[in-house]
Amino acid sequence: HSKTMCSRFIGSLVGAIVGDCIGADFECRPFVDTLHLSNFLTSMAGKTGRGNKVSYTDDTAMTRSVADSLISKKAFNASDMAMRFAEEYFQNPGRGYGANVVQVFQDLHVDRYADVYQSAREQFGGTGSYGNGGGMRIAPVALFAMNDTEKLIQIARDSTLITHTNKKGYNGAILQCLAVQQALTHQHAPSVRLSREKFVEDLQEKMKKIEGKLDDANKATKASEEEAKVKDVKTQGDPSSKDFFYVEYLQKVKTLISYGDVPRIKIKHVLGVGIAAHRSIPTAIYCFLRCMEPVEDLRNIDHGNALARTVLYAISLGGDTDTIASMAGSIAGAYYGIESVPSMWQDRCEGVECATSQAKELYHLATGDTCTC
Ligand code: R7I
Ligand code: MG
Ligand code: MG
Ligand code: MG
Repeated sequence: HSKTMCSRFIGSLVGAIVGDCIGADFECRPFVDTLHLSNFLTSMAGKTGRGNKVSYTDDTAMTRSVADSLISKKAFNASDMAMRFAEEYFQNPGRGYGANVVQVFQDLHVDRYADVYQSAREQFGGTGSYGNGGGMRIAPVALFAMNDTEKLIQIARDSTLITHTNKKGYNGAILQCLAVQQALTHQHAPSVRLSREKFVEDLQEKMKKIEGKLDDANKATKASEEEAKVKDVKTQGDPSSKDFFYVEYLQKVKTLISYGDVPRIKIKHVLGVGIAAHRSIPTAIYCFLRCMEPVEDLRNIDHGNALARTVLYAISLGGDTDTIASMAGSIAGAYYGIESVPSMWQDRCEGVECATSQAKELYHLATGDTCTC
């Protein structure tokens, strides 16, 4: 059991990396066909010698900082994490960061990390970013707080607020984090197959509480606090309210899963493949669940491997491919374990060794045990 859990810790961080590295080449393409994916995998396999790695992007760079910060502080420390984000950015600014988040790094640096939440609050005229940059880097939080859901939610929110203070941004990151945790902790013996319906319903249950709660994460002004309170009273316990945004998206995920094989165009239309948290995080969860079953036109490239299928299917939707594949890959890796990540992928993607040792350290922090796999 212990070995399996460790494998799933490693699987989650490496699953995130392979999704980012392989997905990066396809970012922003409206369509990605199987032949294109197949050719890319062939060229990846053919790379030899020095420089044979496929590079990771900002998704992995920030995930590494989240993990490093949690490991070195053995807790969430906002200024330490903020400093790591910004320093990493200034060392490697060309990793493909979101257009607006780089302003936060500049401000953090200029203000010498005085109030690490200030700059993010000022983004987009004070409404904060709803980009998927919180969700894309959240997997280490799920590992770190695997056994304590309250703590997981709090760290997911607070770590996201360093860059994303829009409710859609941080609640999306919380959702992604809960999805990784659920995949990680789901008992899987051959006899206990994951119920996809229940997986989504469990997430809905948790998100209902989170989205129904007073919006106290973003204390920008007294006025908006009052506004939030009034709004909260109005919408409390009413799942049909627009504030139960992710609960509603999860309902769409559940419905689409129940339909079985759905054309990609429909997934793109209903769930989205965009850079916004709400148009990519439910999609990543869908990819994981959809790919528990075969996907006809991926049969020749997934070789029957459900984790590989998850990553390739996410990319095949087009759009924000690195991020959606990375988030889907981290959920799948938490469920299937590192053994399911194709060895060629592990060998050719940049940063796998580092992610492996980070996962082992997080495993030690979360369980007190030493990882032996
Ligand atoms: O969210 P973020 O870190 O970007 C992550 C994405 C991933 O796809 C990465 O792979 C990388 O390519 O970028 O960075 P932000 O700059 O906070 O948000 C990304 C983009 O989302 C912004 O540049 C905007 O285009 C859009 N966006 C918004 N647009 C209008 N109003 C985010 N929030 C808003 C908003 O409130
Ligand atoms: Mg990226
Ligand atoms: Mg400022
Ligand atoms: Mg992206």
